Amino acid sequence: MTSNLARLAEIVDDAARLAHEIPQLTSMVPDLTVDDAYAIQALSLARRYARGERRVGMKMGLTSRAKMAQVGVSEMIWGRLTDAMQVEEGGSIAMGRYVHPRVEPEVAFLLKAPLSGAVTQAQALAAVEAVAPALEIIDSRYKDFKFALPDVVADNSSSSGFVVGEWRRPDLDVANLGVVLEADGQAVQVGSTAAILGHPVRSLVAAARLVAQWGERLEAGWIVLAGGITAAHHLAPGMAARTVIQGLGSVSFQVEG
Ligand code: 0L1
Ligand code: MG
Repeated sequence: MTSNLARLAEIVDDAARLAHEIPQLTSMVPDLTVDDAYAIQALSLARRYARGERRVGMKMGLTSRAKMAQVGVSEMIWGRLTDAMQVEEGGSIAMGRYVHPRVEPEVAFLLKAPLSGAVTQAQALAAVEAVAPALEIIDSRYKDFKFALPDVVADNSSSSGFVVGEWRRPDLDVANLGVVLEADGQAVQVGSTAAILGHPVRSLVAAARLVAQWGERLEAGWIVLAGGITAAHHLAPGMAARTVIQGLGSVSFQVEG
């Protein structure tokens, strides 16, 4: 099985690197488990590290009902962020690097201390250096953006890029802030940070617990994306994407035309 997992990791890594569509792994291996999928994710990320990418954080996925409903999967998942995935605030991306990218508004935490295992919300908040508005670019490598839980987990939980706005004080109350996602200046999704498990810090608590199951910890200096607040919006050539979070500010990027 180990060599199979390595082969499946190569398939998802190539699909992400070369931006091409692949069939669901579960169509090839129907008994693929979620544990197998996290092992595939780790192996595929190891290939990126071998090419020089550096781990800079973690993304939480499916932490809001809007996201669960959009993709038909109802369990929290997580993925790994690398430096190569970060897009400069106000910067641009090329469509050709993605298969069928979407964008979603998020809250980002910057950590000043490690976190792992069972932690309280107060302990999680005490480890936060700063908070910021963020956008995640998700891009399932599967045909038609359709997958089962093991597929999406193996595919780094669809993560393919992220943009972080200006960092703000960690004591800012992010429990219930209004959020607007704009495409070309038009509001395409609205929501509240409370959509993330009732409070985004709960996502950080869950992140610490979930990485510990894989013998990892959230490290000081890492960015943790708390999960999509609204359903994601399809990106298109030339589109300007922006999110505004009440009291936190805005963050944006442009898709090259
Ligand atoms: O919240 C998320 O980042 C979900 C990512 C995985 C599911 C998807 O592709 O939308
Ligand atoms: Mg997300």
